[in-house]
Amino acid sequence: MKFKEKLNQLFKAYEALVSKVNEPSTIGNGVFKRYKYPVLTAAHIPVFWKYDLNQDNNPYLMERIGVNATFNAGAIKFKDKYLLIVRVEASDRKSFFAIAESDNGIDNFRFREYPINLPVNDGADTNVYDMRITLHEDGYYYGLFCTEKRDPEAHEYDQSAAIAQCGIVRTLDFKNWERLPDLKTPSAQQRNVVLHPEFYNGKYALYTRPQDSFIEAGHGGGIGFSLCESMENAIIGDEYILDKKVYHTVYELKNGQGPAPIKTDKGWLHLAHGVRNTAAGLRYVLYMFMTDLDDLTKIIHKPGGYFIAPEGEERIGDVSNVVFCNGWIVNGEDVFIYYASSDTRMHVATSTVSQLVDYVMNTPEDGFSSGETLKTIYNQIEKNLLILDKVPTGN
Ligand code: M1P
Repeated sequence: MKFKEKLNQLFKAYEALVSKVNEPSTIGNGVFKRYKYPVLTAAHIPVFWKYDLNQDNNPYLMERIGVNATFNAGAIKFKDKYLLIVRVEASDRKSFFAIAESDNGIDNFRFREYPINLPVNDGADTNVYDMRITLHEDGYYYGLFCTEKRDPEAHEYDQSAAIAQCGIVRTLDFKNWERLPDLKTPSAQQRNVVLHPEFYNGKYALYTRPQDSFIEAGHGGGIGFSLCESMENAIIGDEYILDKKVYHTVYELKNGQGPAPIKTDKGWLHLAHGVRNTAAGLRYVLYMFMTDLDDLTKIIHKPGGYFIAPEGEERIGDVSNVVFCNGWIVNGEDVFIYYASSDTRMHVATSTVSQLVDYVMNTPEDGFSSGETLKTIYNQIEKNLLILDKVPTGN
């Protein structure tokens, strides 16, 4: 096939993919609706990022730059567009951020011409990922992300020991990004750091995830909470553990705050990920809780179990059995939850603020034993049998 013809085919296939209409996939569980197609995959990366389009340089029209995955996106509504700040992972394993935008939040996401040209600090990042975007009441949009580099203390034979810390950028227009100094924290490692949208006692409030080593939370872990005076030189002291790891729950091994919480008249809605170990490796699910409007360190409602777990094709990918969310958008009553599956692709699920508040306030809490779970189910069956006009027998 001739160069031009091949090129036309590439662009045609790309256009067909990015203009595909999305639709709700199942009747769902009443809490949220999943959508049939991922909103972003590696195939959504523009052709001109991957191919050298100069026929003289690339007569076989071969892909010169590979992209492996598009996942773990921050999200924000800006000037009537739904923006995803996507973690794009090139085939060389390096991640960078790129903005994809859509008019309706459920389909037709298109990447802007260029990825974000993230300014680099002296500490030089080897890899950057998982940005959380917060519109703070100080007027800036802050992006907090993980900056990772090789552990300088590691022995030469160990080429996988890494240190993760929190990088910070801010913007007013999603075009120009100002890099601020990385967050200074007492913890050996940090991931999943998220800025709260409002001042708290006159200070910036941060959700953190202290951990001992790169993968294991170890003695650390839990969703931490800390305050700092300034984002231009962000330093935090002790981290109060707001939501800790608990034996035989979906957040037994580690957990982390998802996007910045949503303010409602009942409290702050939080979305987080919880991790447990299995014979097949780690399993990541999403769960929710609500904190007090006045006391951000107080959890006032927490449903037992997971909110979203990997399902169908979501279960398979580069790191299988994972769902991860670091971006959601509220538009009036509607909530768009952007979650990644198996470190490979992005999906959307939709709900409303009142449904999520109802879910968080009225889902039974974890009783922390099989007996308690059974009691909760018995209680529900008993009441429902009366509604269904049947006599409860108790067995
Ligand atoms: O591979 C699953 C996830 O693992 C990490 O999450 P956590 O910080 O909770 O360990 C992150 O690397 C995340 O990007 C990844 O999706």
